[in-house]
Amino acid sequence: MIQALFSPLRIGAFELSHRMVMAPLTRMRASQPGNVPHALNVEYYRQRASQGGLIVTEGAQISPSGQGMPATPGIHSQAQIEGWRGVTQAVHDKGGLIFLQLWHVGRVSHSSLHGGERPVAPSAIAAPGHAFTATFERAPFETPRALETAEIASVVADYAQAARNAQQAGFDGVEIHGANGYLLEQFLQSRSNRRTDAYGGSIENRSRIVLEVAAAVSDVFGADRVGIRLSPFGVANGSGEEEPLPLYRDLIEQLALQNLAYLHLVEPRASGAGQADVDHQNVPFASELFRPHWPNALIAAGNYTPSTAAAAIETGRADAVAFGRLFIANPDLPERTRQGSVLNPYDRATFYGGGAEGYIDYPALGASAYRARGTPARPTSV
Ligand code: 8OZ
Repeated sequence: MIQALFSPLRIGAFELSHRMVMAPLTRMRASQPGNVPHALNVEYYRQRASQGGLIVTEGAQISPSGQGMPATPGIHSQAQIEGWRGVTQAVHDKGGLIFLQLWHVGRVSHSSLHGGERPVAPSAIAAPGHAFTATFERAPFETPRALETAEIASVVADYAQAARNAQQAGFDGVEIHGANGYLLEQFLQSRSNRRTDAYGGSIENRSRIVLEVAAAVSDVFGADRVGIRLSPFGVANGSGEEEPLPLYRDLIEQLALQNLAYLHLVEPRASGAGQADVDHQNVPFASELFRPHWPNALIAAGNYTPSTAAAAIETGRADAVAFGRLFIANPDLPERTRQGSVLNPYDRATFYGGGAEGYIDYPALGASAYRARGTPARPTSV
């Protein structure tokens, strides 16, 4: 029953009034120069805030070298902190909660974003596929520079500083982006990590940086205000661990010892993250496989509809479900769902980059004339 989405839920330090979380969504619309959140972004998040509802922001690079795409917002400069303050204020004014997603892309980047310097990664292995250049063009991924052992501590320190900045900007907490082929997942997975120091080789070593980041960020915010997103079965950006179960079981158990507020799992059914409307059937639910290893709140994400989400919550597989595409197209997604109203279709063409179109012009219920955009890729009714 859809009502399962509307029962309260404790997540770490917070009590949510419903379980429809807004997923982290890269939209590439920060103001330039400086990748600063601005009025357009404030309006976007304001529209999607709801009383007692949780928003996880788009990934925000923790440092200049953490950036992988043009116009993604950062959380490392004073101007960015000020910009985000407008966002958190708007969400809090509507009674909502908002966590900032802390992001370092590692090798999923391009030298044009780094003054000609190569992106950094655990090992000098290029990701397959194409990067977004600083000018929104596509270019093959370059071979990254492997981080020196001594540099890893400064990357962890950048996460801690980004968490302090997020606190200053008024965020309720932070989510560590450990999914979808970015830096932390590059360390976790043996395809992208060939290191021979304490950060490569065994599962324990490959997990080390993730556990260090979780501890450092928890020192800033308190573990009850920190979540982490993982995609054990993902194939985005050249990821894909041959045997994900031992790695992720162990990692999740270690993270549980740190008592983080929540674990956010991307389901394998949506493993192409952002690239297409992939929908792999006949694969296990990540949430089902890892639930026994995680005592705190579990958020599942990936191709859920309100009714499949409600079913996941009813069976106990997940405590909450994050929605991406549906939240892009439906600023008032929880209220629409509660009322059983039809959902707006989303327009993939305006997901990344651009301005107000496809960003703040999707109508809320009761809004007047709406020019239907795009074609729904799948049924969008509740
Ligand atoms: C799609 C396009 C750009 C970025 C992720 C941050 O996969 C992303 C992303 C997705 O986590």
